[in-house]
Amino acid sequence: MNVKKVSIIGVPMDLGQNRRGVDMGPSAIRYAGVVEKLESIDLEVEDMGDIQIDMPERVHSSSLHNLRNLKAIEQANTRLAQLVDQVVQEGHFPLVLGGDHSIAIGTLAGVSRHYEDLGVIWFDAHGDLNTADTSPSGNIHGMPLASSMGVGHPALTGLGGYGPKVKPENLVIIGARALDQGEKELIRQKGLRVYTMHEIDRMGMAAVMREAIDYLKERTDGVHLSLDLDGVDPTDAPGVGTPVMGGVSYRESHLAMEMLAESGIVVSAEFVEINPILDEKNRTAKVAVALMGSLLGDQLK
Ligand code: NNH
Ligand code: MN
Ligand code: MN
Ligand code: MN
Repeated sequence: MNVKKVSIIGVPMDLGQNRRGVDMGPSAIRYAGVVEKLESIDLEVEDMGDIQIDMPERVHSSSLHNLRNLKAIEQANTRLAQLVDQVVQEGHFPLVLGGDHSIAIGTLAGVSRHYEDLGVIWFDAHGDLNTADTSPSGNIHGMPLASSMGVGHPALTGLGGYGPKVKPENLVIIGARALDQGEKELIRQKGLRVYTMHEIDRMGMAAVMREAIDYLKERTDGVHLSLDLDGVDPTDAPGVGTPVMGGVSYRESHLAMEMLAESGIVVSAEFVEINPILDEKNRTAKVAVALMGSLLGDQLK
């Protein structure tokens, strides 16, 4: 990997879901030593601090039915997109710390304008492929991948003034095990490449990653990693709002990051959904920091 300088951006966002506390994710990740970790592998690191997040909306406008906190999420993501855009422009590697997964809409809006054919690896127990019509919760953190593909409310699909940010065929989902009915239909309709836990069990993580990397290397000019910590098994990453049993093990998740580091295809990353209130002694943030290290070349040094 040819990363010159890593720019860390914290996004203390909890408006995309119901459980407060995920807004403390960036602090927990800093407390777990992200800067020290990356410096220990000879990377230059700049911590840009946190972006501002507005207050939750108390009253819902009926036109925004099933899109909780849409306006505030749109505003935060617009700020995030501008900052990420600037970081990529400078030739730095953006490392975005969540916050709930709705922030991927902003990260991708900032990154994707710099690439003709951006690839995305969506590491998650969930698909995040809902829209207001299919969402069982109205939580926007269940919608960022659909939005980035151009499916959903225009405030989200058109964020940053353009869209879609990623073509369905440039997308790989890894670790899925809790897909809603509408998400399954969208996967079928768009022919999305999904490695559920079933495929990971059958093929092994090494073969899954080899296939995913070969596939993306051929057709994209850069890959964004969007890593939801609930993709990792809850025994290793308990501090998340929506844990799902039967996930990716600690070592499998590291192997995935190490293979990505070797491949050199990753140009930006975000680590999301850590909720320190639900965590055990900041374990999940520590796992996240270890994964960031592996992604950025810990094993290659
Ligand atoms: N699919 C559910 C929803 O849309 C849950 C999403 N929760 C997540 N996604 N943590 O990663 O509400
Ligand atoms: Mn600079
Ligand atoms: Mn997610
Ligand atoms: Mn998830």
